[in-house]
Amino acid sequence: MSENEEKKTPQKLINSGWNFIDFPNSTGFSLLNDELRNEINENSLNTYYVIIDIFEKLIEQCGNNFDFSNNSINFEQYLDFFQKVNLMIPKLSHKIIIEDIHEMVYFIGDTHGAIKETYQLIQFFVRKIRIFPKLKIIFVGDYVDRNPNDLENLALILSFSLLYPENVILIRGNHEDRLINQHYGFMDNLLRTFYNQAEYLYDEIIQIFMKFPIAHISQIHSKDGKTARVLTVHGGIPIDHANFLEPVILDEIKDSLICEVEESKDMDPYTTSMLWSDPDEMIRGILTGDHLQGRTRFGAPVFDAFMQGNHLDLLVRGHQKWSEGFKILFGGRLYSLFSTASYDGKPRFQPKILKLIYGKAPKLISIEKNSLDSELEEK
Ligand SMILES: [Mn+2]
Repeated sequence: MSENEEKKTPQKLINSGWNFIDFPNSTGFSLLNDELRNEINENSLNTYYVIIDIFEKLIEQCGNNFDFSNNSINFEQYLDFFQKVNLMIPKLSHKIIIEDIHEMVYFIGDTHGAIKETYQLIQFFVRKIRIFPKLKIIFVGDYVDRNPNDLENLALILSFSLLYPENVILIRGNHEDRLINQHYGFMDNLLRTFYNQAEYLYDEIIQIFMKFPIAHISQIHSKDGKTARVLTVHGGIPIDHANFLEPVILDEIKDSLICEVEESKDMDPYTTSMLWSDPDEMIRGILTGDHLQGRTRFGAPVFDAFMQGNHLDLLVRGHQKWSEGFKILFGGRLYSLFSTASYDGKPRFQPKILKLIYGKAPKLISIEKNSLDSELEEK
C-alpha cells in the first residue's frame, strides 16, 4: 500500500465532504455524492466500496427478516472485507483513548452476536448523527460468541465504525480472544459456514481485535467549562494484586500495557483485569481464586481509591448479564450494561444502552422501537 493511499482513510474522505445521502429503505440507499466520486483516488475508493458494500448487504439482510441463510456475502467477500478493515484500522497506538465530548455520548454494552439489537441501534444512530454530528458512540466489547449471527454482528459494527470514524469507538472485550472464540461459539459458527476456509477468515479477524483499545476516557464538558471524566472498560479497573488499595494510575501504565496479543493469557495483569474483572458490593477488598476463572472481583474501597486517584467520576462497563439490561453499583458511580436480548440463542434479557450529557442524569434507553424513536427527538 502506498503512503498516499494510507492517508486516504474514510475519515479523510468524510472530512473532504463525503456525504451520506439517505438511510436504507427497502430499495437500498446511496452513500455517494456523485461529484466527489470523480475526485477520489481509484484505489482508496475501491477499499471504501468494499466496506460500503458489506454494510449495505447486511442492512438489506437485516431488513429482510434477518435472513442470512442465502449466503449473499460469500467467503471471498468476507475475506476481502476483513483484509480491507485491517488496512484501514491503524496499528494500535493508544491503548487508552482520551477524548473531549462537547455534545453527548452513548454507551453500548455486550452485543454478543445480537444482530437484531445492533440493526435497531444503527438505524437509530445514523439518524441521530444527522441531528448531532459530533455525538460519540462507545461499544464496550464482546461482539461475538454466544449467539448464532456473531459474524454478521461483527461485520455490521465494524463497517458502521469505519463509515462513521468520528463518532464510533470500539473497545476490546474478553471475547475478542482466539482461545475464547474456540470455546464459546464464534469459531464453530465460522467453521459451520466456511468449513476449512474459516481459519483464513479468523486470522484476519484476530488481527483486527488486536488493534482495539482496551479503555476509553470521555472528558464530558459543560458549556461553562466544567468537566466530568468517564472511564469505559469491558470488565473493570486494573488491580495490583499485591497492593490493591493503592490505586493504579492509568497515565503511568498506559504505554506499558500488553494488549497486542491474541489471547488474554499473554496480556499483563492490568490489561487482564480491565478485560475480565467484576465489581462486587459485598466485599471490601478483592476476591480472586480458581473458582472465579480469572474474574477478580473488587469492592467499593478498591474502586473508590482507583476513581479518586485517576480523577474519574463514573465507570461504564459490560461483561455481566442483567435481566433488565443494566445494573447500577457503588452509589451510582458504576454503570454495568448488557445490550443483547438473546443469549445462547434464547431471548432472555431487556437490553439497554446509556446516554450521558454533562449536567443531566445518566439516561438508560431500551433497545426497542418506541424508546429509540422517542430518543431521536431528545437533546
Ligand atoms: Mn465479557
